[in-house]
Amino acid sequence: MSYACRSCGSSHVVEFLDLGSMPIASCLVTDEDGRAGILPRAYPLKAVFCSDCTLVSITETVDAKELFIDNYNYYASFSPSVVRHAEHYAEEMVAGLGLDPRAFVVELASNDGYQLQFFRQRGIPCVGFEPSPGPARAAREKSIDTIPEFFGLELARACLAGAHGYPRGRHADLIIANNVLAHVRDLNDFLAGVSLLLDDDGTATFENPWLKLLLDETQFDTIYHEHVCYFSTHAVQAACARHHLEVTDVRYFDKLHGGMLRWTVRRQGRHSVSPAVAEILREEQRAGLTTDRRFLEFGDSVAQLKNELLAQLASIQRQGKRLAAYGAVAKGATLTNYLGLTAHDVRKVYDRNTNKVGAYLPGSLIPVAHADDLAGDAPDVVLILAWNFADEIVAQQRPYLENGGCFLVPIPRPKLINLSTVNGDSSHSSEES
Ligand code: DWN
Repeated sequence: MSYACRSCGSSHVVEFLDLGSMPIASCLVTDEDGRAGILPRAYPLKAVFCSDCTLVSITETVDAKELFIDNYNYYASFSPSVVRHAEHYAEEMVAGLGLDPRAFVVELASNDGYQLQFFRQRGIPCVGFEPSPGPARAAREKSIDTIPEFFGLELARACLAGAHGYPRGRHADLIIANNVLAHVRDLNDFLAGVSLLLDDDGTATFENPWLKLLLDETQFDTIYHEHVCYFSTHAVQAACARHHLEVTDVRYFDKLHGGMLRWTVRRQGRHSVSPAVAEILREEQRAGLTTDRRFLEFGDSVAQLKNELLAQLASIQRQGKRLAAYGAVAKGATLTNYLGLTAHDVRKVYDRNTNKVGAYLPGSLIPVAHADDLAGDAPDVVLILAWNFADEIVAQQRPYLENGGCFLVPIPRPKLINLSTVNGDSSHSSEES
């Protein structure tokens, strides 16, 4: 296969997963699209491991405009735990780095301003880069300066020269690149831009779902065209080194996005490195993230999970139960399409994001309804596609459970949750129906 690693350019890549042809995960279908016969285009979805720098990536690069300008409807503010995390993050950075109104904070892929609002509230000057028009508009409504562009080296140079209203010559004390690295198609250009914009004593943070959890918990559905890369600390370290940056600290967060890491990155050789970095590198090595064997086994785990889920869903259908889903999420598109589910199997998918309500999941064409309708509709079983928020969703939907409702969490293994399991009576907890 002729494919060059997106980080080091090596051709020593090993394909380990082929999910077939998949529609763009975030591209919800509207009634208008349906009437005009416009359905999201489908593209091959294959994952590869680089034997040289350990980066995992997908081979297909879908046009960024198609992904992030025409069809992007992810607004972080609809997820309460994400906003809480952003507030804690701001508190920690302000205290830890001693940021005050003389500091300058830059966020790359600042979405709807869910993060920068907490710096603005503290009087700290900040600017966001966000190419997706809807989220960028929402950020500006929060009075957050937002540059509507994809970030990279050329843009960083132009900004330092005063373009786009960016303060001329101003290097950043903090660059926030949380949940963005996976989406970056030219990793080296992006990191070169970070390196240029970062003050010599500045700090950057990269938060991203951790590859170890993707493997351990068979989170195959987080693989979709928006996410071109999947990161271990080894891969982040290797990419940073190319741009005179280094990982000086690392911290694990188990709750968000199925388990993620925050890499603290600073200018190479100028700062002390926390022992946590060496520890996590050892853990990744033990977990098999640096050689291809573990990845080659992953395909079998995905196939096995698919069979278990299909068996579970077939049993629900045999009992004549009505099935719905929760979370019109990007990973829900991978999961429903990989399992071959349609609106015939899953009647509705509920979500709090009002921008998604009334549309349909790509491929499966399951209609999106507002989360407030769930208790009233009272489907028998609800498949949680946003399984990373399962605890939060189950807590919010207590009335549905009290009415006899039941959730099915698909990842890492199918698990049913009803009122008894929530109340701690494990005799009713089940991995099989
Ligand atoms: O990287 C990405 C991550 C961080 O977020 C993306 N490329 C897109 C997105 O992933 P996703 O689409 O799989 O979505 P999430 O973050 O798992 O879920 C967000 C969606 O879930 C929103 O539409 C809001 C919805 N939600 C809800 O309806 N009720 C979320 C919560 C917590 C809830 O209680």
